Amino acid sequence: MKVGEAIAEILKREGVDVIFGYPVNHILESAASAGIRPIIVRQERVGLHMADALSRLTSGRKIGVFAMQHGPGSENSFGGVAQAYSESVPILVLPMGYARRLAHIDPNFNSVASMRSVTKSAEPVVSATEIPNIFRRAFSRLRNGRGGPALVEIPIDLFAEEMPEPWAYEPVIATRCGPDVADVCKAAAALVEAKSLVIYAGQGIHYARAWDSLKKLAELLGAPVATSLQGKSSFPEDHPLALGAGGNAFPRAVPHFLAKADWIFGVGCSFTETAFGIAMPTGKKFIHATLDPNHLNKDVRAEIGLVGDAQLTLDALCAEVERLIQKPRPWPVSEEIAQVRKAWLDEWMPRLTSSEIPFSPYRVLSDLQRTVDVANTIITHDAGSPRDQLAPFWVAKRPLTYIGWGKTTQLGYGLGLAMGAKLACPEKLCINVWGDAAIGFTGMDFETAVRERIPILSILLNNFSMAMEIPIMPVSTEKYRATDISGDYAAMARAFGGYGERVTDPAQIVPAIRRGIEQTQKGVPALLEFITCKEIAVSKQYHGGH
Ligand SMILES: Cc1ncc(C[n+]2csc(CCOP(=O)(O)OP(=O)(O)O)c2C)c(N)n1
Ligand SMILES: [Mg+2]
Repeated sequence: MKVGEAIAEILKREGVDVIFGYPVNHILESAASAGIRPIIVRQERVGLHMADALSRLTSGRKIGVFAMQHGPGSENSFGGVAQAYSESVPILVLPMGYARRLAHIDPNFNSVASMRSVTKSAEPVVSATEIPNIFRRAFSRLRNGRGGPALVEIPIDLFAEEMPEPWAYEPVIATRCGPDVADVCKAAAALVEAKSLVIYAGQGIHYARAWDSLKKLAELLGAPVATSLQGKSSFPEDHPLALGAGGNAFPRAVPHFLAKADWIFGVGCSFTETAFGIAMPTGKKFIHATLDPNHLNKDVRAEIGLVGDAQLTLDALCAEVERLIQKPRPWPVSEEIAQVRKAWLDEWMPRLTSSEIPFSPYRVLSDLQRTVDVANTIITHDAGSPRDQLAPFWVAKRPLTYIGWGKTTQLGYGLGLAMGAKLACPEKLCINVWGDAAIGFTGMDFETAVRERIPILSILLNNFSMAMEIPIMPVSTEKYRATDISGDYAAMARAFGGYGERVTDPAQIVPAIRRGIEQTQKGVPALLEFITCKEIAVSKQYHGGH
């Protein structure tokens, strides 16, 4: 058995049935021979994004794998690996490497050395005998602890070698750790005694599949729940205790309740300070439950730390809180949540229902939300204004129906996420919402969706501009039109063999969405291009609170 065949066999034993990639990487051919479907993209970044979504939507139970060429393929992959790293997504990255005798000679790109800063682990294969050990380490890192890419670089000359017999590989274990019981008791007492508690849930809830336990704790305490952008959909946003998700833009209830909180209980979150997450107010007391002890006291100071899996943590807390309060508390706060929400939505209603031409993007996205079956839809935004226009207003009802991101925010990430989501959940409607800047980065991979029969719905908000840059680049815009961009993207979608429609009439917004959905049901990816105004208003002003 050749080395490539042994690696494909290891992948199969770990449950891998699809491999994203771009040639040349000999793993792709070995994988295909072993019955693992290779999906070839048009640029490496998008394959990484698809692998990323596969891992996210299975809570890491299935691991997304991406394989690329040494040199250019690996160089071009850097962005996708870095994006997964910033979002803590477990993916297996398999660059081919230069032959061992050249791997460390300038100017050859050495993936292990160059990607160490954006991976959880990065290891070269130096001899065939070590392959089972190396993959055991990589998969253990992927299946345990906080996620992130694990990289194994396989030198091209190694593929010519036979795997030394006998060799063995058993799939790795996945285990969990839980918090110190003394800290659970302290935390439960603080939760019960808090006058104005806010629970802030991150994506650790998704990976631990701790959705029911989160809901149980919130309902026991009658406490409002906000999420991070990554944690969006970890708590049903149509629940009377839901505040919504905090990104760069957010529903007003999020800062309103954070501002008046005495205790904030973060669970499955890192509290990372980022322009695309809500800033935590100062002067609050924090309980921080996280899988990664390195996150404790990173950006906020914790009074109480709970290190461990979110499900184990929440279950321990629920038991202790139940013991302390004996029966669930009422939810008087739900009335205030509803009031703040209504006042906020009333203010946005003119935009959400606008019939102006070109369209308000808010109107398009509001019509989208009332047309699709939200509970059976998986949606993601893209970098730029579309994220801020979608995330605050989209009411995610079921776990893992919104792919939130934004620790780093590379334009063009959303397309591959929607495609990976469709592969993971073929029965769901999978949507990416992007602007004309984002499509400029990864639009070519709409062809991959057509060719590989991945029928996503792509909602493009085309305002022929990088609108959000206009206030930042007024001189370049006026003197040189530097923020203008252009394209007929519906035509592009049709040219690739997909369904493409440009929409300019408000009366056609909903019918066009229905036509797009119909196409996806027939197996055809659809791109709906809505011509929008250069909207830059964002739901981030803070009016409420104390
Ligand atoms: C790879 C990358 N480069 C640059 C940026 C910075 N950036 C964020 S949004 C944006 C322009 C957004 O334009 P568009 O998506 O068309 O939205 P609009 O503001 O026009 O609605 C830029 C340049 C980025 N996020 N990613
Ligand atoms: Mg634009």
